[in-house]
Amino acid sequence: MLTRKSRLKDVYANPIGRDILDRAALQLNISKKVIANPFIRNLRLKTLPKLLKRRLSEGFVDTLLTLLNTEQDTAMSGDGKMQKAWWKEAVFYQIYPRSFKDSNGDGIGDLQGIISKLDYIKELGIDAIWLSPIYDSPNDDNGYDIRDYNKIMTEFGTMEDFEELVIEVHKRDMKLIMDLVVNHTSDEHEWYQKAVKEPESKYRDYYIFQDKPNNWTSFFSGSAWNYVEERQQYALHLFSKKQMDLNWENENLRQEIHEMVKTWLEKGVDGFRLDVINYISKRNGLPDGSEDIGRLMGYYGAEHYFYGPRLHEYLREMNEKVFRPYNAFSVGETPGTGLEMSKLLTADYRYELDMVFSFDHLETPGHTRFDEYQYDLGYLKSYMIYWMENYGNHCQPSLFYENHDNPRMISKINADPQYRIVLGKLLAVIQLTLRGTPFIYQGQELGMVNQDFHTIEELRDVESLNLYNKLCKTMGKKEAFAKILAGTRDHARTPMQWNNQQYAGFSDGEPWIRMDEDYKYCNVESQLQDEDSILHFYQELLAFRKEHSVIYYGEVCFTNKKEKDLFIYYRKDETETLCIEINLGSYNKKRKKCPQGVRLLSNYAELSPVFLRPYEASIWKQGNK
Ligand code: TEU
Ligand code: CA
Repeated sequence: MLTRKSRLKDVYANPIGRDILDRAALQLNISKKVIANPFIRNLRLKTLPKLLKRRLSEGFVDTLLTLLNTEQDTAMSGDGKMQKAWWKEAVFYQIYPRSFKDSNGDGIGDLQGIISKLDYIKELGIDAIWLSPIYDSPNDDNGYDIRDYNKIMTEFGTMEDFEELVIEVHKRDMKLIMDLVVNHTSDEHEWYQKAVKEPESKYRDYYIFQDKPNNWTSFFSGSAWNYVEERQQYALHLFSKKQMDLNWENENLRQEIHEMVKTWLEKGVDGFRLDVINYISKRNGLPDGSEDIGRLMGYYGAEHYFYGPRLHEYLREMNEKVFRPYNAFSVGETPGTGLEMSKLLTADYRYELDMVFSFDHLETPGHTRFDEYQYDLGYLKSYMIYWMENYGNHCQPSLFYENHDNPRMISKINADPQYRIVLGKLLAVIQLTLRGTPFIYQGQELGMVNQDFHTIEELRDVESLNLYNKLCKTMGKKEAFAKILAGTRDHARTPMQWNNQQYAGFSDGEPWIRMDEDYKYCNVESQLQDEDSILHFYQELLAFRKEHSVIYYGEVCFTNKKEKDLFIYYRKDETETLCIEINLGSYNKKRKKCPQGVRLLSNYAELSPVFLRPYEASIWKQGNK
């Protein structure tokens, strides 16, 4: 147990403490060396508020202690041999169904559209598909607000279409995982309707009701509480006003969720991506969020639910009752969990989740998604080194830059079009040669970039629209829109660019969201014809992985760790050694020496022995075996 008398080094020895200190160091742009300093390490917790000139309140220390003492375990050392698994060798492809392919001209992507493109995905070299939600939903948050878990969204098709999809995916020897959204449901879900209208029924505490709200805020702006007239109470929603948080304390509810998951496994799906799954356990009594943490993060209350007291228990229960009997794969979306917490959620001997998505690499420290800034690839390098060197062989890293919640990575790094192709390929090299399971987001394989939105009316995402309204209270409309434009999730949600015809071959009708002219130059059809395209490069890399199992299970060793812009690492096993050599900068970098051996793949056709050119990335094979 940690107490007010504990020292910072004790905090650092606690998994949550370690992640928080590392995270705070990132956020405040403080070097990790500060944490290693003996004077700092020996500071007692209770002295912190005074030392920091009361920029931290007294209450902060107690909040922190409660959080740290939530976790009594630490992860085992990660030495030893990796266990093999199909998902450690697979490359996943994420489909955002609304924007992938429309089969009937209503401007909305659908299941038949996906089926018509399975050959494309297979030929790309993909092994498994993750489908964003396709369940019945009023679409307040594009399907992440589920009204009926057992029904397909009408716009996307029918249950027959879904069953056909499963068969067609498996026919091509690929796997299919679904999005499981069980932290919350739509307020139109039958459970919520009954909880509100039949307060005597078993549904009465399927959700989180309180007589008084606390100070928690929603990720989509404003208070996290709705007043519910019928019950004269408040109901919790961490996301939109129509996404009501489920009460996992209720055993009946947990059972219903397990049964629902089983029905999908019975239909043959191979696993799940679990939406904000680390938020399902909320601290007893729902205490107010700390002012200090709220100010730092921009939202209140997270320390009471992002790694809640019963999280491991709920996951183990679901694993034992549902996932293990069906041999189902699971990857948890876990915003806010760092390396140590992720280990405790995914280590193979703990039987909770197979993998998690952690997010600290998506912004350079000191910035948030809605800041307009240039992402620093030097930071991506340090983040990857930290994970590769510390995550250990009991855990499998996930590797991704993009999904439906984030702007396009190329645009974040360098929007200058002259670098688009080399940069797209550099990102592919890193993602597909480090140790871990890659997740490619639709369009990433074309090097799709952020959209040229002009007005707030062109945006669709509830997060953007709510934030815009909030910002407009304190700043001008132009300024508010500029902020939204930097971070809006809609950049990733514009239609997939299939060809240069009207609506990019996505649909015969006007798409549900505006698209700019980029599809005229950047689309699947033209890239399939161009041998130097990003798409071809992805195909080559994906084929390459299948020939070099060192990428799945080999060691990773880094050299030149401190050298700016240079990212060099080796992948080694008994059979071969690969060297990956990368210039992370947009200038020529003088070479010290060229790796020995044969250059197998590169984003520059000719080799230059003198310079590494802007964003140059190559894979070398060493020795003559
Ligand atoms: O996202 C959860 C999440 O915390 C973020 O990625 C979120 O979209 C944003 O950063 C809030 O500031 C998941 C889904 O991926 C997202 O699409 C949903 O909107 C959200 O959960 C709610 O279901
Ligand atoms: Ca359609």
